[in-house]
Amino acid sequence: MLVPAFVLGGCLNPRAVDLDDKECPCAEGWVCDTSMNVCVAEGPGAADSGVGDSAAVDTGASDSAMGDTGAPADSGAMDDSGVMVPGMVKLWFEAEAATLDTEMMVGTDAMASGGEYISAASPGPDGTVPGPDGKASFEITIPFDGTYRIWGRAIASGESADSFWVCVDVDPPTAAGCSRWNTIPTMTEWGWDDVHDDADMALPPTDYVLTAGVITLDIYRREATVQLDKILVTDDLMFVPTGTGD
Ligand SMILES: [Ca+2]
Ligand SMILES: [Ca+2]
Repeated sequence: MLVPAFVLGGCLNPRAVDLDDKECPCAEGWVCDTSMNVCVAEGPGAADSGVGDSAAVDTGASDSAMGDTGAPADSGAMDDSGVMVPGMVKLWFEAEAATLDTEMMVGTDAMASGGEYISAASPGPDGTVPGPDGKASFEITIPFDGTYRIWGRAIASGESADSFWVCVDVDPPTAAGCSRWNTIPTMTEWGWDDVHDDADMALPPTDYVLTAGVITLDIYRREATVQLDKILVTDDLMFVPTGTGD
């Protein structure tokens, strides 16, 4: 699925401590209700139950949802009360944060997430088999057993420059064990495409049935010059990333 790139607004503003109903004076972000001499959250919608609202919950989610690449994990694995929930996991990785071999290079683009992307200058040695080089490798901690999909933010400039191999826990890589992610929609701007196997766009995206724990996601060059900016691994099968993701 091709998703036009646009920039999402919004930001997170976690509160380290819930000061609701605490005695005045109040910290920044809370106002004193002088009738009760207690602090209330400032602004509409700022106050909630406080359950799971502390920044400490974010820390826990990040620990279990962050790959060894050090790429930032999103809070999307949590519901609004800060509880980790299967079906809402969204793990984002900058492609350039992967472990890259010498055939996979980092390029710069102001429109890319983080200002960088990866690409191979030349195609893989055999279009029918992934590897052995031109690899970007991620170690990713999967928080829950489930069915996951992988999305990539890419620019594919033509039908001879629109594919990678995507391998999850397949070493050495094989054509049968990996998805030949071909016919990434041709575009001149960054856009998201879900990883599928081979050129038929009517085929459904690849479902990765994963168990909780560390997986290895290897992306190998296939055709040259196609650019990969960012990766999303999610068990939210209805989710469609937009913009630069999260
Ligand atoms: Ca192609
Ligand atoms: Ca990037």
